[in-house]
Amino acid sequence: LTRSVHSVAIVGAPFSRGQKKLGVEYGPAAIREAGLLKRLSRLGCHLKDFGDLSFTNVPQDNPYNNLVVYPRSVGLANQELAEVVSRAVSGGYSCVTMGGDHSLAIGTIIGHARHRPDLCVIWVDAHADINTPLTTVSGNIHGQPLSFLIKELQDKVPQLPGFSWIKPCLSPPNIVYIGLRDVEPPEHFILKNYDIQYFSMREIDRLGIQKVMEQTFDRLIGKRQRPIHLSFDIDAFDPKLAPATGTPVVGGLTYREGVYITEEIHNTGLLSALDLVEVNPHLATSEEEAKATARLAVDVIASSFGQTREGGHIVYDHLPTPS
Ligand code: EXY
Ligand code: MN
Ligand code: MN
Ligand code: MN
Repeated sequence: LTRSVHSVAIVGAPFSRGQKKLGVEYGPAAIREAGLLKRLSRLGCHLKDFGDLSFTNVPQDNPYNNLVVYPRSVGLANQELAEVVSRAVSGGYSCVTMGGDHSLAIGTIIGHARHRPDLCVIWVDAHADINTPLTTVSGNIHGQPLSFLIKELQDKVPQLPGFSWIKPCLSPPNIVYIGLRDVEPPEHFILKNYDIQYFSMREIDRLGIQKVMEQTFDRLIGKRQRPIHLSFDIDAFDPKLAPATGTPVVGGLTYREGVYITEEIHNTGLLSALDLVEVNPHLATSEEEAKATARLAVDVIASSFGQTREGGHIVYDHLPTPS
């Protein structure tokens, strides 16, 4: 009955320059409106709300190589975000960052790693987000964040303007992907060549989500306990469940698979930071679609901090007695 109380920092990162579609900067507001703070308080979490950050505007941000868009904006926003996340984590909080597009994981992971250099990453996504600035076709940095973070890859990654502050802090054995189903050839080459573990939707079909989670933890925390950074892209879910997102791909996670992932992560007791990204309310075709996607984001976060489908957490611990 006595389970530990979580101290949770909430950071809104209304950032959209890792891609070209408008609207993902309204993700944090939509997730707040869907009742995130109330849900976490009801679970017994102690909350510290850092509000929604406002990032420094960078004018004259020309593409790198005539292709990679907004490099200085992405670089500077992530530098600012890393500062906030590292402050939250040093203060003893588990840090929840609401996006915003997935390029913000550069800042959250570097900020987290400043205080917890031994962290590992669980990346839940339809996409691998590991193009380099030299392999990207779209030019969008939200398809590249992991390439800047992996030490072993740096001889293949040019330095973008605005990125000189970045220190890669991850190695392949400390990363596991779940949910992949749209991986470009250069990305597949990187996953294979650098021995990065992934459970694509095919592996989930083959093994079931329970074995996938077992093997994820065997790989990441089997030998020693370490803090978990969960980077959760809402497009990992099937577009029927999460339609309000910029790059939907058919054949995604069911609600039950998604929640099982976060329940199991909560049960490790090791969750130290969580990104919930790519909720774009403006891409919904109805108000209800936008709301459903934001509600799903709240469910992911709440189940990461102890909401269970069987009911209990810490709040109810005795029955009323007849007088
Ligand atoms: N692989 C594609 C690209 O590099 O542009 C698509 C990336 C989508 C990224 C989304 C957020 O996860
Ligand atoms: Mn992503
Ligand atoms: Mn994605
Ligand atoms: Mn708990």
